[in-house]
Amino acid sequence: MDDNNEITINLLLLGKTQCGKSSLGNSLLGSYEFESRIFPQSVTKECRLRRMRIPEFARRSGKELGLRLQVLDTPGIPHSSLNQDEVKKGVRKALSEHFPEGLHMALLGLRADIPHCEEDNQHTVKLTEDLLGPNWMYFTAVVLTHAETLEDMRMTEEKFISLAPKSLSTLLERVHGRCIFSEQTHGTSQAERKVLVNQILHFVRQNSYQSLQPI
Ligand SMILES: Nc1nc2c(ncn2[C@@H]2O[C@H](COP(=O)(O)OP(=O)(O)OP(=O)(O)O)[C@@H](O)[C@H]2O)c(=O)[nH]1
Ligand SMILES: [Mg+2]
Repeated sequence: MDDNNEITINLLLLGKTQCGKSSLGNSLLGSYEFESRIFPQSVTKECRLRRMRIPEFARRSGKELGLRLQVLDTPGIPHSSLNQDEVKKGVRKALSEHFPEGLHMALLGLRADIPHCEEDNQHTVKLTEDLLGPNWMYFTAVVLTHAETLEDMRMTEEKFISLAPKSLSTLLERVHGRCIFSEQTHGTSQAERKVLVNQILHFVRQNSYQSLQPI
């Protein structure tokens, strides 16, 4: 927390192309600043940082606390026009440029509406580890996007997790159960946004607001 009673939280969006990273960033920021659309090619081609200040987010010791949320969107891997090394290089550069004080949480987007295959998830985990280093699992939360499809599956979040294939359940174990579900929204309301932000803040608080210096 700084002198202005403001907490800064640095978040990184990671995941495969078209998993919903930019859309999640927009939901968190309550804006449409990240380009997000369904398209035959990867939409995000470079890392982009957007910030948002939420005044009077919480109270501590009788004082209002503001929240400064900094969200770094990234191109997906695999990408339709960039190779893996180009994306990794871009993410590393953006992390050191925008988050010199470190990263509070990487949000790893995975789609809830398609089954998870062993090889796919291994690849995503390897990439996260490459970018964040050996402590990645303390600073990563899984975000299951397209979660509105759980309704079509007639399934609760708990049931979904209990039926998750091994690749997903192993990943969830490695990130100490940090998992949230996110749905497509057309204009996230303030209340929905606060719920989403609070879920992530809860993980950040569990880490005592520590941040990770990626390697
Ligand atoms: N139904 C549904 N659609 C979603 C959800 N999240 C994102 N989308 C849609 O999926 C498409 C791709 O979303 P993006 O946010 O652009 O995905 P991305 O991961 O940033 O994609 P790239 O930048 O291409 O890697 C858009 O049309 C979004 O509206 C979700 O939770 N449910
Ligand atoms: Mg994108």
